[in-house]
Amino acid sequence: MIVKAVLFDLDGVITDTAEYHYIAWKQLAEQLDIEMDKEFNERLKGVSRMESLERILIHANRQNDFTLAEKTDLATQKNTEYVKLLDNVTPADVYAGILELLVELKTADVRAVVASASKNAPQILRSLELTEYFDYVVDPDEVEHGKPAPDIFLRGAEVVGVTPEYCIGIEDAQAGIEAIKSAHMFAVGIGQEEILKPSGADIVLPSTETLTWSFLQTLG
Ligand code: B16
Ligand code: MG
Repeated sequence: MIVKAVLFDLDGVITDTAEYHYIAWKQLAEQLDIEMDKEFNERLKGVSRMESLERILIHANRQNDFTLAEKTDLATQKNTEYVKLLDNVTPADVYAGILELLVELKTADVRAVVASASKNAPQILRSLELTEYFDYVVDPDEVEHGKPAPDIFLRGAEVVGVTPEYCIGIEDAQAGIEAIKSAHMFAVGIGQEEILKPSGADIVLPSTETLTWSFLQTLG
């Protein structure tokens, strides 16, 4: 296929901040007397902050115990803790192959976009020293519906002026793969084939190591 733009998810594709999300949510859950383990944390990947909180409360059957204002406070509390943990992020945390791919995309004049559910994406990119490689970072507040809706990917493509048929989306979460396919883009999954193929991934790679520009051009 002719590739004119590559849209990257952040957590799980560019770096791994899932552990920090887990620590911050677990701390909040403990305060609320809710048990949360790593297996459950998998269900929060790629899901927005408020939706993550909702899932945690439903998991403990506590969804009706809090007002919207209280839930907003809880989510803010989690985020304050998470942002503190982000101080640990350095350029050494960029996944293998990603920096090289971004350099290649720039040379080839291909647009690079971040389509992440995280409102902290700009700060994480700064800590990773990757900001300059991206033409646009979609703010999840810019779009009406989160993943699995296609909105965030469509918005990213629109801003850089590329139609979906020339776009590749890269994701590690099921909701993200569904979003890319609903946006009618080529979906590259990073992770396990049995998890991402059923969501519609066109191809699944075990890691980002083999994501080169020449490889992306062979897709489609
Ligand atoms: P924030 P992604 C997602 O990032 C995370 O996977 C998910 O666990 C998190 O809840 C979400 O961002 C929102 O993050 O609280 O920082 O706005 O995978 O879409 O890059
Ligand atoms: Mg992700």
